[in-house]
Amino acid sequence: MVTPALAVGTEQKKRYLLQAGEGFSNLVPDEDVQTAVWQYNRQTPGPVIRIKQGETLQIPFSNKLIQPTSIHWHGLRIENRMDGVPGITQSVIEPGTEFLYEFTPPDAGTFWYHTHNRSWEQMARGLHGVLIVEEKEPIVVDQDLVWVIDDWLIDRDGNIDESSLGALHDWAHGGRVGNLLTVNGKSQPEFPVFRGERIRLRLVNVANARTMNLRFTQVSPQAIAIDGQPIVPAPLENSALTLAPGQRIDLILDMTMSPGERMAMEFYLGEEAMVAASLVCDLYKVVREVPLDTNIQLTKNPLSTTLDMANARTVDLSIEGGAMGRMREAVFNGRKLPIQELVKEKKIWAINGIAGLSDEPLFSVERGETVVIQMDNKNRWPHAMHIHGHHFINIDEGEGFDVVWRDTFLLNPNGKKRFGFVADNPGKWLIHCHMIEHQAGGMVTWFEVV
Ligand SMILES: [Cu+2]
Repeated sequence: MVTPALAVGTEQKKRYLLQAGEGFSNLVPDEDVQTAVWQYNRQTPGPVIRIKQGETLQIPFSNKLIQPTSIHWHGLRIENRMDGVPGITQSVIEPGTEFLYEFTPPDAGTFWYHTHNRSWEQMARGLHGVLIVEEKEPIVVDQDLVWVIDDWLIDRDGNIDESSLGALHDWAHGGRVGNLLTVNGKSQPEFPVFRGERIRLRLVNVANARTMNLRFTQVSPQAIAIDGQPIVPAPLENSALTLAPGQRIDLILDMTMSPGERMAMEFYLGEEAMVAASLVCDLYKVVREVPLDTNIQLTKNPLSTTLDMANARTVDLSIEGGAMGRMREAVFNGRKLPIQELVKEKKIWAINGIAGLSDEPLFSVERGETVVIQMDNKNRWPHAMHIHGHHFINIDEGEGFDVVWRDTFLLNPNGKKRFGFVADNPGKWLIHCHMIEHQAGGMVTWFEVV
């Protein structure tokens, strides 16, 4: 299939055409079945965009969909007016019109892009892709693989289940979870490797709502970056990891399998497990017998990591609502409504008593201030809390890794956590659940850095 993508430009500026439109993709195991999806550049997932750290990316984007849309660049600490949030940082991009995105990402790492308008429908139809910013001094690997993990809800005929799009039941529960797992838009794909190779594997969970429990057979992966930010390399405990919607992890895998053997990344749920994708070791060619012992520690990004705790602005953020919750009322569009009225508006989640975006920010800080957000998840559901334009640290405890700066954190039911960051990026930024149906159902707020 012809792709209209073109990557041209100078070393400092790279131009990449992106177009959203309708198309077809073979998602299900039956090769003859094509599913009608929405795509970037006629690809599912959208194309992997690669630039080098320090380069400016210019993206002339055209909307060939029947709905207005926008693109959010998840995890990239870029200029606010390029953040892609309709009503906050830009107007929607109407069908048949264009918008020029242009930014210079400060950080190297694994990021992604997706629609930020009617995301509960547009993301479910496939509008997402990966953006990689390569390090100026990359670590040595033989292959750099990207695995985009998605969760589709497909009907018997192989079509996207449209009847469940917007279903209030899902919005009030765990979101719209699917029945088909894909990696790079394929069911259980296989990737060729050679014995002795070192693989950098970038995992991205682009699902609307499903948190992925993943584990690896045959090899012991080492984690080197989380949500795009380098960590001190550390082995995965039991070769397993949890990836919430929106989260990424970069792994190093040394192919110590014998020729002909395969390594599987399994998706598991309780006792049940299924293969999500495999690396298959070539029968004949061997790259090296002894694994590489070169450095896998990535260079730090220019992220402000010194928190001024003595003068920090502390903000309480409490999350209420959902099925089996105790929320009785909330403010919506400036009016306090009882739960019965909120349900009619499909606003069944609230942050600090407010469902959906309000005119006033949750808080406003001066550029450079340290912010501590005390999140209190007062309901029965886990939430993948995402902060735009900033990476934050969990102040209270480690996660098995040394220090982790995330842009998306999986908060457990009734969980309380304190997140700290330096608010060094001016503008209006969202905080929301990345289980997209929860965001649509009201779990979204914003703050301002002035
Ligand atoms: Cu949520």
